[in-house]
Amino acid sequence: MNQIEVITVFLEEGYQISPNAVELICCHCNPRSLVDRILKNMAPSVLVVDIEHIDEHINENRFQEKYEVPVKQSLANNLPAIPKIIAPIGSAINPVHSDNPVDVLLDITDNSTCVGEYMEFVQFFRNRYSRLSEMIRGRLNSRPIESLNKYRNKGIGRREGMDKDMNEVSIIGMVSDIKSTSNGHKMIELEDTTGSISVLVRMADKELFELASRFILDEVIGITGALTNDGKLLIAKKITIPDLPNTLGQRRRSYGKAVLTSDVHIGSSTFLEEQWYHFIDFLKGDTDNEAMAALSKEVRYLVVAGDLVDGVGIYPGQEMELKIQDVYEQYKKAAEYFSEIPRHITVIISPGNHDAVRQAEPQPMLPENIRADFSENVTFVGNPSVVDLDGVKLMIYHGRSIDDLVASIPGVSYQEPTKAMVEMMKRRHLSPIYGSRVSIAPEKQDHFVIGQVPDILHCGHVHTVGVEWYKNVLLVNSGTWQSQTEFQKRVNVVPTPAQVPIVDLSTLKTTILKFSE
Ligand code: D5M
Ligand code: FE
Ligand code: ZN
Repeated sequence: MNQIEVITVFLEEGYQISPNAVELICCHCNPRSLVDRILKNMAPSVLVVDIEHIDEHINENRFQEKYEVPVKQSLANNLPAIPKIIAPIGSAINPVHSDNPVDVLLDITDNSTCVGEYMEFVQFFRNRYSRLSEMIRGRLNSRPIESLNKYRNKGIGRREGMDKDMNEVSIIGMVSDIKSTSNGHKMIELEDTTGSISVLVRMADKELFELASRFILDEVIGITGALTNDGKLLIAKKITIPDLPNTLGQRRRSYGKAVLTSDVHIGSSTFLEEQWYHFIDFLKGDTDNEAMAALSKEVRYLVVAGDLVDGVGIYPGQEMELKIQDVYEQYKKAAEYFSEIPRHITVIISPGNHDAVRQAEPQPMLPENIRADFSENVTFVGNPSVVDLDGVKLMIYHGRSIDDLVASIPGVSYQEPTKAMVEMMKRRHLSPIYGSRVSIAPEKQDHFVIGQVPDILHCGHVHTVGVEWYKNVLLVNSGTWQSQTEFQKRVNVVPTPAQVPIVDLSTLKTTILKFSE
């Protein structure tokens, strides 16, 4: 049902309806039956149908209006104001060298609609579910969870309508709960837009159990399994994840090099200025080393994946570790450093959790008053974003979710940051766990879904360098320019600073340049 149809049905029954209520109905999984339920129960005294009249007729499920989780609620209440749209996307305000085109394919900047309303969470999760489940659907003949109801309360002999072998059903759902049973099995709660079901992964099924031990909340998975006699539990026999395809078509390649970096933390007293200057010298071709000079000439792009400056008030006691106390002065200093980079190199800057944009992700590009200080070879984009660098698709994400992935998935650590990035690729999502350390603004589209597969995924945040291939995608974590802070000492973060991955845009072969004092 579209909005006009909903309005018409209510008018025909003698009711007006508020725009919010119309929108809520339209994003329900079955608007027609919802409208029927509402009309059947509507008090004749009501003139204008509003959200409160609809609420009680919606099933409890995260895809629907009644979905209530305290963390998400508090996020809704605390969402900072969305910065006003100032100008169109990066390349338009910062015209780049025509030899080094930058095509911004995905960026929240200018597209944020979220104000943290209830309805937006519904829409956000629906968008995530529909896009991720679509990736699995091609490989799995799945059915809606609600359709399993007809087997509930029926004996084993009444399985008509089950798949060929009379035992297996497949579903695709979002993980809403993970528990271990008293016998050590995994009990997973899965939701789709129609309902929810418990899935049991038995310890004896070793491979499955290993996979299930790495499940995280809010990821979307497919399960093929057997329903128990009462139809209430699905015993898993096969797990299907979104994952990357094993082969990708011929990819366009470019020429020259892209230098990837992040977490510069300008303004921090632990910012390694001397090493940074050696890096700038390298970009300028200002070196006695012939090989380095030749390499420098090939550089076409420099990409910064967030935390350009250290910011202020990011963690308790940060002021003790700041060399520049004013965040605008930090950006002025940054602009000064970047102005030394030769203009033929196109610079792309996306923000991180230390930068002066809203903390809720996706983050828009840095604001105009900050951008204004940078020269015309600098393009600003949001976090995350996807840019096409003359034929090479680069997905940029600061990588805050790596904190969540390290905390939740066995074997994923800060020392090998690309392992966390592999987990993102398998789930086709940059920040799968909702409501943990990453505040996610519920935009209309889930900007963290890895839809089109990029050539390169570039993250930062964890301050350790890593390069790894996963299937056909190059994963790079580009380290930092900050030595270990007092805060990081306390939380045992051991950085690998002043190391810079440089990617050949024709082969995607990557070398790590190390800059010392
Ligand atoms: O993050 C730099 C590194 O420090 C990154 O590995 C995460 C880690 N970090 C940051 N905040 C915390 C907290 N609160 N607990 C544990 N570890 C943390 P950056 O974003 O540059 O500060
Ligand atoms: Fe950082
Ligand atoms: Zn960070």
